[in-house]
Amino acid sequence: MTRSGFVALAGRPNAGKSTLVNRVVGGKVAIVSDKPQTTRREIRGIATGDDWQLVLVDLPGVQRPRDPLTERMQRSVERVLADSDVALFMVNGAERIGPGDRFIARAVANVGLPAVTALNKVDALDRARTAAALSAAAELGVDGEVFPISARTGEGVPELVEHVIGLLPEGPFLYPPEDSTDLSDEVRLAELVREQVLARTREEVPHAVEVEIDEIEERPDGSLVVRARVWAETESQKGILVGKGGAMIKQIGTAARTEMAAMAGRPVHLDLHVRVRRGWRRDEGLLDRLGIE
Ligand SMILES: Nc1nc2c(ncn2[C@@H]2O[C@H](COP(=O)(O)OP(=O)(O)OP(=O)(O)O)[C@@H](O)[C@H]2O)c(=O)[nH]1
Ligand SMILES: [Mg+2]
Repeated sequence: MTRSGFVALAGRPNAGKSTLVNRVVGGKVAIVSDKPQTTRREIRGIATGDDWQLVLVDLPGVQRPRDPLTERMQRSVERVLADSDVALFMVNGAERIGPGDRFIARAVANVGLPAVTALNKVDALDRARTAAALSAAAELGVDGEVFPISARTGEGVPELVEHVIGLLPEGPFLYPPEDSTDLSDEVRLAELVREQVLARTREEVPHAVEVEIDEIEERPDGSLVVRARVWAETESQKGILVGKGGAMIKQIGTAARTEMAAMAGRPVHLDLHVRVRRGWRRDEGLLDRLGIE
């Protein structure tokens, strides 16, 4: 008899949800950054054992919606929670518990699924702070146990995974055991570019950028040519992304290409173009095309 199911990961922006997905899956399926609201689409990370399969649904950190982009992000959190088997609520141990945590905790408690709380980033806390954060997390009204973990170092993660497997319903595997994600190659490659943009920009720029893959071409020598567009909302953002004499976009491209080659297991040529599209965050057609539902 096998166990399998969907585990929805809910928590404030920056809690470390995507880092945990990558850790459990054992590869990079979701990009990570120190900027809030890095994850824009629901991403499924799949981990399979002898007799279990966990499908972790990495969700955008919920925040008050401001525009059609963030409205879609918020709606997807509610939809995914309703369709999951287990709710994994993540709290950022390195920050004070705030209204955002209480808001998400209520949403998790309201769906009535088997639940578990992960108190993340304990590598950054001493014992006393870990103990205090654990009891604060336990008071948020989410049923089930609280696990102290570090998604970054892996501490506490095996115990958490073991416990979550026990909460899964019995049933057949939902994906081939060798799969690690359901994302298309286009989206994964585009996200690798966006990750490098997030790592190098500040203030409004990280939120104003989206990446779209135009073409993936295989050369006779087996290498890949990837052509991508980097969307910005204004000319000044475009200027920042291009940089002096093209220095910034070159850096972004070099770093993203290295990640892409590691993912594809072959050499990649990356061709990046920065374009301005005013108000793309409100452009429902573009959001559809980018797969942000
Ligand atoms: N010290 C420490 N930092 C962590 C840990 N897990 C994640 N981080 C860092 O926290 C930041 C946010 O991590 P993400 O995984 O992108 O967070 P997220 O919850 O997916 O964020 P959103 O997608 O914005 O909702 C990154 O800088 C991570 O490197 C951890 O266990 N310890
Ligand atoms: Mg994320």
